[in-house]
Amino acid sequence: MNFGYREVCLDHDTGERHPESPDRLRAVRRALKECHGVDYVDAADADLDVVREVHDADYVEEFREYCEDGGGHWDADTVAVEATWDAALASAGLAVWAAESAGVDVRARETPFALGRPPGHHAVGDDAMGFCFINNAGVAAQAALNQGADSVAIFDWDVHHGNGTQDIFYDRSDVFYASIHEDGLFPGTGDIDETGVGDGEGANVNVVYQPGADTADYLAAIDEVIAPEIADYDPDLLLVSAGFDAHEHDPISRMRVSTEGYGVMTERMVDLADDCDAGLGFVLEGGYGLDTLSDSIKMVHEVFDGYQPVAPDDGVSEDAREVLDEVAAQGFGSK
Ligand code: OKP
Ligand code: ZN
Repeated sequence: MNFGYREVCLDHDTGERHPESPDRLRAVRRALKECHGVDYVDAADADLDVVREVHDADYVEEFREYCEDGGGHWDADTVAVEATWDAALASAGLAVWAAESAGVDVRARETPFALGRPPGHHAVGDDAMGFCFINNAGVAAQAALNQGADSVAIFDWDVHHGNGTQDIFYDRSDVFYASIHEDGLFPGTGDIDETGVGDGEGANVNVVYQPGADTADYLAAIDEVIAPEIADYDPDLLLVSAGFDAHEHDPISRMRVSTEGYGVMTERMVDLADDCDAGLGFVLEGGYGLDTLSDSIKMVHEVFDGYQPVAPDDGVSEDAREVLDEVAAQGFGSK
């Protein structure tokens, strides 16, 4: 794959014992050294005009000044230093690069993966939260629309609900948002009945699973609901808000997706983008075990290098089946 990466993203210093640390990117880069076919690509900062299309101008200015004044604890777990502004614009710029370089040959070795931090999916229009300041995938989707895409789908497989991305596009029909997340975790949004409003009605899908959901459950959500809905929506671009904190050994979730599972989910995304003739790009969100994060990203990469991951042969759990029935009751799913 082509990995978008910028050193300045390491300068966003969250302090001792913060799970969202620069070591995450260091660990990923160290692991990718062992792989064949890894290329690193630089990218420009996100254009502030585009950032202001998804965030309020007042919030953007407040965040800029907050960093200029040295930063601090924006909230209990969202920390900024002076360099966070530069890192956040770089991180959003990497996501824009991923959107722009997502070619229609979705199986290509050049498929883009934006390795930025801070992450973005919790950042709402007028606030930072959950380690996120600028909604990277949101800015990337907006940039793609500005450059002529008719519509963009964002599938968020991070274990947390991307409340920010949902919020930004909730009343819009040009961006489809789908998420699988763990019930009971931060930020507590993402109920199944949150399906969009106005023009955005039907363009927002939440699959909220109980702790313990595994690869088979994730694949069932993709195969029964998310892939058919996105195929029906037929976007020009598919962005994956790719967090790896649903991994079975991630320290902050109780989900049980395996490393191999991320490979199978990646294949599903390739097939889906192919069906839609859409570009495909990945944007990093969370993932807090340094080994599980690096192994999982390596797995995503290897799928584009020809590796064929093996799907589990167990079926969907009873808990997950109930959830998928509830999602279907909202009118979503294989038609
Ligand atoms: C960011 B991403 C409550 C704990 C809050 C915030 C988690 C943010 C996750 N005190 N933790 O989605 O991986
Ligand atoms: Zn997360």
